[in-house]
Amino acid sequence: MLDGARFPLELPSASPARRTATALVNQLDDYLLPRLAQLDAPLLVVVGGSTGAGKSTLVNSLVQARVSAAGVLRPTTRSPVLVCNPADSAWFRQGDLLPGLTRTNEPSEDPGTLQLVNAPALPPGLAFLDAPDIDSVVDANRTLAGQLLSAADLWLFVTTAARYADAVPWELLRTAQARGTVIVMVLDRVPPEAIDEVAAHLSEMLAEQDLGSAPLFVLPETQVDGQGMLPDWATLPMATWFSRLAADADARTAVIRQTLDGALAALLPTLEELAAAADEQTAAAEALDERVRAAYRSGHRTVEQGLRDGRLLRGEVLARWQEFVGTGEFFRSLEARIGRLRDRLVATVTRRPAPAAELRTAIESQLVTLLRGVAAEAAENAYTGCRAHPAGAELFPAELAHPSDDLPERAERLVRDWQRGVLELVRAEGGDKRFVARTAAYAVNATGLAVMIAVFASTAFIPTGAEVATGAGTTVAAQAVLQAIFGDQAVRTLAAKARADLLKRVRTLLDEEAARFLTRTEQARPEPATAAELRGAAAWVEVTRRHSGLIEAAPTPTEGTGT
Ligand SMILES: Nc1nc2c(ncn2[C@@H]2O[C@H](COP(=O)(O)OP(=O)(O)OP(=O)(O)O)[C@@H](O)[C@H]2O)c(=O)[nH]1
Ligand SMILES: [Mg+2]
Repeated sequence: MLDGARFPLELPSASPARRTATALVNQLDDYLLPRLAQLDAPLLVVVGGSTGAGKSTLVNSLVQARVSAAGVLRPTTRSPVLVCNPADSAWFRQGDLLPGLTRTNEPSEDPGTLQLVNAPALPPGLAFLDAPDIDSVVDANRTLAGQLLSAADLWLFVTTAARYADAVPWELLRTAQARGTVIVMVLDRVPPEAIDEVAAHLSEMLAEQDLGSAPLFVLPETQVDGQGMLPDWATLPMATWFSRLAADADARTAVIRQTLDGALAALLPTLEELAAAADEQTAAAEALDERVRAAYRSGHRTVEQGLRDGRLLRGEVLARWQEFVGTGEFFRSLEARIGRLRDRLVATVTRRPAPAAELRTAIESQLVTLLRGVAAEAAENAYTGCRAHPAGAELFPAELAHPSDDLPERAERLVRDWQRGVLELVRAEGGDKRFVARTAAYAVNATGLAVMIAVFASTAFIPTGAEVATGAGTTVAAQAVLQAIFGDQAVRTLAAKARADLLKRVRTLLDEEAARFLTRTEQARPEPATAAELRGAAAWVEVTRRHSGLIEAAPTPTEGTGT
């Protein structure tokens, strides 16, 4: 369920959330799930601390066998060594716990392995894991030490008279303390004359950090024997403490439950933090989408406005319209039964395209220019808007600041398809009896063009007046005809339909352009359910704590508000 929780958008909260999620998944796999599945599995003591503190030496001495190499080269331990009674060996070997570490029987330098050693001197039910140093100069050591500690039922923290005030161990101790992990402290290698002073100071520090109740063992600096072992008398108090723990199943269970419940409880704020980060991701994705949609919505509005304010009825289109009307072709194609044949004759004789064709081309290029401009502006606005958002800075490549490469062709196709659509509309409406009387089938082309011109005119500004209709040779009679045409309810209805059709096609075109942005956000968007799942996981943790008897059932809320 956590594997699906990605934090792809580069928000400030994203990379901490990714790290947290990874750590959480690791801790679930390494410790929480296997431990929950088997509460009576042997208690694992992880021995952690600074390099050279004497961890390996201590483990060897406690289990009375040279299981882990101790040495003068720092750091010595690079790969963890787990030592247990032969009876517990199967549990650790099967790899439920710390499943990412390859089990081996031989000493290894590879931090990806876990060496398993049997020590018959160690009672069943208790295992020691000798870890690399926690504040190592070697990255892999540090990471591994952290991972191992989070798989511990009990932290055996080894420090020395020289190192006990170092910052890193204290940071780890504070975290462990905060989540209720069971901690046992060892102050190792203390010069005998300094024991009282150092032990007192460390106890004081522990008390300040609320760690005063953690057992503290003080080991004086002694000579190690030929085997590198500490003298028995030095380790006796610790050895006794651990053998009592091993012998007492209830005490072991109490330790395991305390650490496990602390780790589970610590999941709750972590899960909430991740859920909040997931919410932020969703909100950011929506904000980006909205910036894109707003840019393209405004593009669409520009086109709508352009159709309303008559701005398309200037320049070339107006000139060609006047020519079309002025040459009388318009009226002839409406009145005479010559139609296209005549267009072609004129074109042949004068060696130039007929005014009708020129008008249609002018309309096309005027519209295409408008669409290209709108698409360019929308792309730029969407791009700058998204880049200004923290999550959008990396998400969109620079080419999105411009319209798609094939936008000009698509815009041309759009306009031509629309023009064809208008002619079809005129043809279809020709079925209307009243209308057909004025515009017979052969006049479809001319009527179509008039409808397109009407689309370009504002509702308030029907181009019946001098502005549009006047052209050389336009007679008063012709003006009357124009007035009749544009004033005709049928033409107005056609123009309204044609306008709606054009705007619909423009919307599709702009939607396709916007999709270039939206698909990128879509791909980067976290699963919609992520935040809910994370909160669901928190609820599951609560239920698990209750069901496994780790915490008392919550008291039933008392009824009424009381006093
Ligand atoms: N004289 C003396 N030497 C000790 C004592 N404890 C450890 N040493 C020596 O100190 C050196 C380091 O001890 P290790 O047990 O390897 O220390 P470590 O904490 O495991 O170190 P890393 O594995 O590097 O983290 C070794 O040479 C040990 O023999 C002690 O109490 N007295
Ligand atoms: Mg060591």
